[in-house]
Amino acid sequence: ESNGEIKARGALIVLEGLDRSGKTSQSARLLSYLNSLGYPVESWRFPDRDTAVGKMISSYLTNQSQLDDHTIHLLFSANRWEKRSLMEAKLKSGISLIVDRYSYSGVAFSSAKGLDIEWCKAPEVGLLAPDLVMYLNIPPEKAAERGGYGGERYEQLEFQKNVAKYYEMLTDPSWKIINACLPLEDVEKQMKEIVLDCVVSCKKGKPLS
Ligand code: DGP
Ligand code: NA
Ligand code: NA
Repeated sequence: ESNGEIKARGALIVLEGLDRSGKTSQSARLLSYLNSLGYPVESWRFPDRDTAVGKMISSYLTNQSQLDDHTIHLLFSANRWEKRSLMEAKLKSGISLIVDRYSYSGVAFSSAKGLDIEWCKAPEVGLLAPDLVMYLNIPPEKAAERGGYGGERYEQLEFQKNVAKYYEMLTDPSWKIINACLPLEDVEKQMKEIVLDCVVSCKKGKPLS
């Protein structure tokens, strides 16, 4: 069916969820799973704290600096934009990316502060569209019980409850909702199958958008 111009490419797989929902552990597991099957894959995360913008974000999250809510929102978005061309190059070269947080975190966390949701979405327009969004669903109370939060700015139960409401608003029928309350291995099992389907269908030449 492919017209021959569409080259096999990697899949853009996004993991979303509240803090302590298990995204980071699952990213690592999915990375080794796809690797073991011979698929070229990398694990990414946003914010990427290694760039100049990322360092400003990190300083804000650890309460070493204060920034206006709009300003930090745009910095998070800029942090995704600065990685866009590399992301596109990787996908086009056939490498799949498992990305821990993306635009949905951007919108959910800033809207939860009271910023207008449409305003929050605007700077995300034009970033690459994920092939798959997996939402690790966990009640905020349950996430908070998991070995406690790390003490960063947003890691507070009341705020996370608000973030959960905005994630719910953003949820699209195409999202895969993962029951993140289950034991790690069961969560992994649910996700592996979904991820493999996605990687295979992108390899068949689904165009990038
Ligand atoms: P993490 O490194 O995944 O723990 O993320 C750091 C914190 O920043 C976490 O509480 C979620 C939040 N966050 C991630 N991306 C964004 C974003 O784009 N905008 C805002 N406002 N917060 C974000
Ligand atoms: Na965090
Ligand atoms: Na995380």
